[in-house]
Amino acid sequence: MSEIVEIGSLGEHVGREVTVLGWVEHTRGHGKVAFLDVRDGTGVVQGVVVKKEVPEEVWERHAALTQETTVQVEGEVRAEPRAPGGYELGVRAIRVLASSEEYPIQPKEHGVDFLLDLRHLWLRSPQQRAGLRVRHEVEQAIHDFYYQRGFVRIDTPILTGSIGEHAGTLFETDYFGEKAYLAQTGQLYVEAAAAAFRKVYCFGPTFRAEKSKTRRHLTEFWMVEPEVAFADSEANMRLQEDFVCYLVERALERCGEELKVLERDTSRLENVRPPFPRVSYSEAIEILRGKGSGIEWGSDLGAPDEVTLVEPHDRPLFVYNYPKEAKAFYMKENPEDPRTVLCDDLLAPEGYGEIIGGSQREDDLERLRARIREQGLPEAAYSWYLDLRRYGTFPHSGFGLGVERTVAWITGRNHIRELIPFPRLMNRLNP
Ligand code: NSS
Repeated sequence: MSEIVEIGSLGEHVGREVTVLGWVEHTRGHGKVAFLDVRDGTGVVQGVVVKKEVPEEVWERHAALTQETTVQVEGEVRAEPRAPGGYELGVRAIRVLASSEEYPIQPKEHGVDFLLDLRHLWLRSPQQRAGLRVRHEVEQAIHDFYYQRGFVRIDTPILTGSIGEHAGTLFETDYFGEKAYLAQTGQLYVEAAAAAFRKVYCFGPTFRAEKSKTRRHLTEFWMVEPEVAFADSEANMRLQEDFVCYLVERALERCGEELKVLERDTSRLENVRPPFPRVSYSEAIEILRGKGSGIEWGSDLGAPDEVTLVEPHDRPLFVYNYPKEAKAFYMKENPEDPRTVLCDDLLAPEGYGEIIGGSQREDDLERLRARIREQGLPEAAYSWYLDLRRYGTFPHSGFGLGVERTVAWITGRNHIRELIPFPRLMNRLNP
């Protein structure tokens, strides 16, 4: 048998006999020549079988191949600019390693529920592979961005006794007779770590029992949360801007093929450069009312409001300094308008909505304690968090960027459930 090589590296083997291992995506043939597309995860190659050049049994074996059969294919690598990937294989031998009968996903349109039930197989489809590769690149870019800037990665607990965001959306579990929650955020813990390392971030899964079936909500999603000591809300927004530009740039630079498969209009992403436009919450309310909305000052912005606000812009938009009541307990009161807090949401263009929520943190012990009480949170569980304000309190800010929402925007996909390998939704725990 000739050398086993990955399809992604066929370019290094032109003119030589090689063996590839993979799955049959598709076969076709006419009389004298037949084709098979083989996928091995590093690429797809077209095998060409010429009837009069191969033994009869190879020809017959090809004719019997079904979608997703595992095969070993031997042949000569040829440069073929018209073939996907740029190379083809002049097939000499085919060996069936494992059969695949009546593969349920056909190259036609299927309903999304059907596909989600078969998520373990749907992952193999070209658009799903492309989307998840972009996710992979974005995740790597996240780590590179913070590593290059000297941030220390802090892994925060998933089982926790403190409510991070909203009491209403907790997954609760029994922890040896005590109540534990699945983390909604790692924020409270990176705040502690910021006093140890100054610039830190966490990256991991977070959980919210949100009873919403929108295209932007998962019950388990991944979030990156940087936290910086001695940074105010302004510095926080500048970091977000640089960060988001870096992620988009990396995807454009390294995922051209994938974005093409997804038919993404990349010219929309090329505009994503600093500075991003900024409007205060109060200005946003004026804008919305000016466009006929009945929204009152004090209520949170809904998804349609976000779309209206970002519509005139070709890049993400910051909305900053929301009313206290609309936001979480830990946000710092705005000294210039105590009805509001020093925070921001970053809204992606093209209707993708909020991808980041961030804020300067309340660093005053008494004010923070009052906020915890006002929101009816169990004060005892926050005693350690209040310690951060007792022992050398410091101004600090941070934010959380949702990985799936960001990747949905970058790839131009409609629903964020396609951008996580195994989505958890209100009505979906399997596969
Ligand atoms: O609730 S956030 O707005 N903010 C936090 O969790 C802070 N603790 C972050 C911080 O300051 N360290 O969520 C942040 C982002 C939000 O903008 C979305 O992009 C994403 O997390 N997010 C979600 N993605 C998918 N599904 C759901 N349910 C979801 N909720 C938030």
